[in-house]
Amino acid sequence: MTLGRFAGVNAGYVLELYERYRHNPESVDPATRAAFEKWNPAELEGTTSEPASAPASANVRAVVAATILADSIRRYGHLAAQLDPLGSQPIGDPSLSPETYEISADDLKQLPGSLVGGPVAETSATAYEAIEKLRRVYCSSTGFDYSHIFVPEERDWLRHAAESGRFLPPLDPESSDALLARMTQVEVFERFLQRTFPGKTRFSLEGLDMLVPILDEIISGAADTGARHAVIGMAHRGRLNVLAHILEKPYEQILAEFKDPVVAERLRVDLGWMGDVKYHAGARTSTPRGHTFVTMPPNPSHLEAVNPVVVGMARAAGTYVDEGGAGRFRSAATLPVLIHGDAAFPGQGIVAETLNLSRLDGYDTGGTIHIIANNQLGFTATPDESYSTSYASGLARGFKIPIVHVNADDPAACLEAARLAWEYRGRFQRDFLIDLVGYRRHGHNEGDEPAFTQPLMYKKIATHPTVREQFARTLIAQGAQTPQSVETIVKTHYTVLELALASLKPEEDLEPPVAEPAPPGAASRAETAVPLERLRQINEGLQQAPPAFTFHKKLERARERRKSVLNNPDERTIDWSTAEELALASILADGVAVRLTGEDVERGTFSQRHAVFHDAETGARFVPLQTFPQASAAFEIHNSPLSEAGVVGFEFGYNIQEPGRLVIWEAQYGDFINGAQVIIDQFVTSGRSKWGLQPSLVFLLPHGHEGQGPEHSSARPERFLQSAADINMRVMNCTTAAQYFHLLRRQAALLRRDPLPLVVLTPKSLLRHPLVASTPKELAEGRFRSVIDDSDARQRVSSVRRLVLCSGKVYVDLVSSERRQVSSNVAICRVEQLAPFPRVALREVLDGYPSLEEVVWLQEEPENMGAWDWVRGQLVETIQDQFSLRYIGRVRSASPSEGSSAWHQINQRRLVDEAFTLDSGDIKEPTVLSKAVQSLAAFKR
Ligand SMILES: Cc1ncc(C[n+]2csc(CCOP(=O)(O)OP(=O)(O)O)c2C)c(N)n1
Repeated sequence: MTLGRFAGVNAGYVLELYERYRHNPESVDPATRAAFEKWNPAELEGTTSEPASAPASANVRAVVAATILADSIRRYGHLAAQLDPLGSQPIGDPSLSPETYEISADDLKQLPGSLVGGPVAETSATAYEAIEKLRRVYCSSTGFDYSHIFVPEERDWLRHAAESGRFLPPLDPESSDALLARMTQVEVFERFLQRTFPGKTRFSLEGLDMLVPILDEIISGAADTGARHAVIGMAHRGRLNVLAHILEKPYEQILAEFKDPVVAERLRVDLGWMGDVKYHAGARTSTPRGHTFVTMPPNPSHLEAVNPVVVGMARAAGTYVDEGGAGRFRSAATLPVLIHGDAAFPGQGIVAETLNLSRLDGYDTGGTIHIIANNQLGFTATPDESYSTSYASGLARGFKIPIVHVNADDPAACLEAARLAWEYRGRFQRDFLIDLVGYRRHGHNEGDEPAFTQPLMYKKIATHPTVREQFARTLIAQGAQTPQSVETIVKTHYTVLELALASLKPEEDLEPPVAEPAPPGAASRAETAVPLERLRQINEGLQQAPPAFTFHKKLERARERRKSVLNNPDERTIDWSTAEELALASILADGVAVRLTGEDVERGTFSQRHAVFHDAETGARFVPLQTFPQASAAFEIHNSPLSEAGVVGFEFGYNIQEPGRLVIWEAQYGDFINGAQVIIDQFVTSGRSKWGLQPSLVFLLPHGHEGQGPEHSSARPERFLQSAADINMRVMNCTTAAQYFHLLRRQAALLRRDPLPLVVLTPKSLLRHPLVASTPKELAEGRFRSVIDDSDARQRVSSVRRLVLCSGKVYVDLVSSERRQVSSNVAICRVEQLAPFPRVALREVLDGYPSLEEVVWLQEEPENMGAWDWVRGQLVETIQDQFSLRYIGRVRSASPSEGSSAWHQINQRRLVDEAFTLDSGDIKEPTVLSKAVQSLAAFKR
């Protein structure tokens, strides 16, 4: 056998040692020196056929084998760690055994400990001793899994931290007593609830009890490193326990929720209050733990959906925006902690989307600490059925996140993992993951029978002592506790809960959070006009580029035009993007910070925005909204990664954490919003009703049928409108640049007074259309109008028999038609605000047409989409029986639009024709689209 066989894994290390030996033989230990004396390094590379002399070769082989073995233990030792408290055997790995390298314990005893390197080498005379110590570090009840970390400094730090044991807790008498008390509190809480409310769902933590002491350790550690705020996101498992003991939610409140009293006057259905189940509730500590406040946002049943929300909250809390510029993020200020399920973490794509945010400029939080509450089951599903990775945590490896798997029945190992997590996070500002491996003492919920599906596991669990019992036994064996003292601690905690229950007044203790309603008319009172002179100053400020900045030629021309855009107050010079930039700039000048994100938002999907310029020579960035002198708050703008659910969740979190900032997310095309449907349904539209949250996130969703096919036409307004309930969102489809200007400014003005999410269906081809352009005067004097009457029809009101109501882009198709000029009996009115439906404003419009017979709702979307379903009910109530109501639009369809541009044109023309054709037939009933059906049938033939 030659040394060439070992070339590869550790050859580099041996050669390095050899080099050291060559320069200074004294720099290596005697055994290594002896081995190198007769060794030919070319043999290692397999370049020589000359065997080295037998004894030297044997020695060098042992050196190489020992170093490879040590390296393998460091890399793969976790495969042999005893992670499962229920005692299943670790899978192990042949690379961890000396036999694989054909060396014996005796060989290792001949070699010096220094060969193994690291802290263990310092206290080991032989390689054998050092290897045994390494095994105790890497193959006991902690699995250090960090070999995927590519940054040498981080990897070395982790290695040293693991091997030195410097994060192992002292567990002296005082801290052991405190830990036992904490574990008892956690366990008794669950047992008490089980006894008091048998079978009621609480998603017990039992089997993963150490989660609470781990969180204690992380939060106090983070506080020591300067965190002022910790945000915890978690699902159902153990939530009540964490709420009670980490968030300090009073026992009375939790017990009152179990009692579930109906207190009529507190239900506030008038405010849309519907509430939620207790294990979705959030909380916030009223006093800091140390220096740190702890928050847990509410979350829905949808597992892992809260992840980006928490990360967004942490980002917002750590971002300072109180002066112009890009905003300053302080990484240590806020600590996000995410607690995951072992089935949900690998299964839910939003986890990967959130992890992908962790190192991106606009999304970094300075590191999130993740804990997988790994009970080795997902409802009834086994790990084999739940993930294709080796561990539940496998996904984190790709994101270069260090992982520590730890046996949840080993308290010291758990606390070591927690300390390692916050120390690492504090030092490197990166994510860290603890895979806390335990079990689930009961069924998925407390009414569930786990033995139906996991009979063997649950036989074991039935006799498995709790971690508290095990720890108490250890302390009793050490003489630190007695059976009686342990029992007294248990009784004390029961007593606290019993007293809370005895004094409970559920009707009073239950406090549903209800968002206060805005005062009536708050939205309409927002002043949004900006005097022309002020606009001109701001515009001038926006044009001040850094000296010697070279613009791209085409953009240079556009910027030149921008300079004179406000010269003539009555000229239609303001296109959509100019209105947007002036709106945002004036908002920033008013002191409201703005954050705008989405895919490619810096330039804009349609190359319309150019909020960020790139020097054509150097690539340097210039962001006028961050440099104009009038700004008194920061403008954050970031191209988002290619994600919808993750980034919308993030912006939602950012928004609820800092509701005084205008947070805008733009979809590349409106269609893609459905990739974030869980965030929309579970947080945005219902968050106020369920949890009393008051989001005000803005969605810009390009929308409009322009012949681009089913996937680039519709922002699916029907989905928003279906969930619209007057107090939960505003949905807009406006048609002029000035309207957009006032809309954005109104949203900024209402952030404090009447916050609601704002959905804006935005134009595509119309971005630069002359009919959409506005005059400077409209910005300087106007305001947002929820309904825009037909100004052309004012001269002929008494001849108008049909009023066509429409919204958005189709209006431009209608007024551009030549039939418009010859149809004096038709007026066209734009409904710019779809929700809340502007009934009063519309009623005023209707009253202005004395000869009106028929109201038409015209839309370009298919009948089962667009606004029709929402509008129909509103219109029926608004017009009563006074006029007939007719629908004009595409027929019901499975997909939002035609796949062919030619077909699109035909249908679009038909809509316009029909708008101007007063049917002589029966128009008293809402009609289906007989003509559309005919045209469709004709097309099919
Ligand atoms: C997105 C989503 N899909 C399905 C469910 C239904 N569900 C609730 S709990 C659960 C199992 C979760 O397993 P795990 O992530 O391991 O957490 P555990 O309950 O074991 O703590 C499932 C499938 C859900 N709540 N959310």
